Amino acid sequence: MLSYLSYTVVAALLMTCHALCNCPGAPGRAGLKGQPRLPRLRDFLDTGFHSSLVNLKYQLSRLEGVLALDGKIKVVGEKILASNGKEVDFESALESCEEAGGTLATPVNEEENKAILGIVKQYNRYAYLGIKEGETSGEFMDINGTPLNYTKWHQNEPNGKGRENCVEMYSDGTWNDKKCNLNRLTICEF
Ligand code: MMA
Ligand code: CA
Repeated sequence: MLSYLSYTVVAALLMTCHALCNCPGAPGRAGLKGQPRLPRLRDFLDTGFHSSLVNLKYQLSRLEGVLALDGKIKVVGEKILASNGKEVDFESALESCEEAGGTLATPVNEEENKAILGIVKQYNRYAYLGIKEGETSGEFMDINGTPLNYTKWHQNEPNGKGRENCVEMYSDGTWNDKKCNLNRLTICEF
């Protein structure tokens, strides 16, 4: 029953997609002189490849649904957030995120900050963010060295004057510059 339902949904998606798709060789379209022409082999190959991609997207969105339902991941815009529940120093946290193919969670807007806060609250632990202080003290940047466009500093932060080079998220979602050798929750983005 479920697999029949999946098949129907995929078939419906496919039909919609193919109707929207402006493929020059789409079967059933009129030929040069106005009369319909027979589909070419390429049309079938294209449809097969296209339907594989549609099916792949559908299966991935189902998996995202399962993991999100279980509280294992949070999807925010194009990002996926996840924690391993471990509290380690900054470098170890970054390393485990990178090993998994991601990086430390770095909020670039209020929506992402709130999603990360959700995980901080879920584990009831402060978390390190993917943000570090640059050469100039008081100047913070992401892991790639790009200056921040969005910040959510707690009142009177950052106050480390070059002696607190990492950033933690408090349980109200605000940020504090903090030493890098403490144990904080690992939250990664993918
Ligand atoms: C601690 C430490 C600092 C933070 C202040 C806020 C005393 O230092 O967490 O990073 O700015 O508390 O009072
Ligand atoms: Ca501080």
